[in-house]
Amino acid sequence: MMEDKKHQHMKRKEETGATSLGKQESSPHNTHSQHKEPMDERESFANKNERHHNHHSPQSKTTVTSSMVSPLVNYNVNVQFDPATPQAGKPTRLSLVVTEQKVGEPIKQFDIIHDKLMHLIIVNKEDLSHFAHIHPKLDNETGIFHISHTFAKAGKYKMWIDVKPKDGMQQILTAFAFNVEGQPIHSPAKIAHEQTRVKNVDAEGQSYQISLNCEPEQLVAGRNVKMTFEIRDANGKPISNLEPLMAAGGHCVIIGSDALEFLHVHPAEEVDDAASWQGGPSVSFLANFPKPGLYKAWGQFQHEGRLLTADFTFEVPG
Ligand SMILES: [Cu+2]
Repeated sequence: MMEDKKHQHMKRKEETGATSLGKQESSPHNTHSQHKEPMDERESFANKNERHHNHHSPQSKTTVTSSMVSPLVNYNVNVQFDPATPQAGKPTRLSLVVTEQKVGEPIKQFDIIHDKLMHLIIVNKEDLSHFAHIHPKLDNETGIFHISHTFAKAGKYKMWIDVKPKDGMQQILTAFAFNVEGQPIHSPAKIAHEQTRVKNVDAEGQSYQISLNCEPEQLVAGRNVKMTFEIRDANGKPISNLEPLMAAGGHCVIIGSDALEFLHVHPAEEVDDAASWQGGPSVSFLANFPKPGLYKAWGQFQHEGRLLTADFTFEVPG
């Protein structure tokens, strides 16, 4: 179930309402494959266009459908928000259904990807200020994934869904854009390259210092970059008893400043035995930036049960 854990996953996602992506089962070890679909700014948009009410639901909910077409199988991912437009500061219930083709029955069985049946990454699209990496729970009876999430501020958001139907030929990665209304309204900051490569991170009352070093130091688009996070305590003492996170030594998501490029990378180092594994202070990832530009990376690690998340914004020069 952890066969993928040491592999790098680089997924490039299309944001059209009808697109795809895919890591094909036929080459699961082709860890550096990248999907070069044409870029398209259209998106599945939850509370603007593409509105489509589910007959079985009250009017207060919105259903948005993303149809993904691949050479192998067509899947459809359907996201429903309750309330229909998420309100800042209040929990929004998300229900997600994966079907085959547009009108299929919900798929109820999924393969585990990195210890979870579904991964959901949510960011504030305007400046990538809000980041959430959450794991909706599958209701085995209905095939519906559920999770509640609270958006602190109103603004434009985007979510990526990562899931793999059992016996399916591909892993699905799809994205939805949606709005959060209410107060306060987020005033987006300008996304800018950060000089600092060390961040203070607070996790449940504990402070950590997390640094990021890249090799080569001069980032180049289209070439593998080794990104090494180093985790220290508040006094600068290296931490060498990290716990596995999602069956890996850590987790890293990288998103382009335009919220189009999405790279989900996993550490090169293998977690052989989750029960005894201890990692740190360094955890390395291999990334390959598809094009020059500004990117934000979130490294996530686990220490003594606490989830540490450190983010860095940097430019990949043209
Ligand atoms: Cu996840």
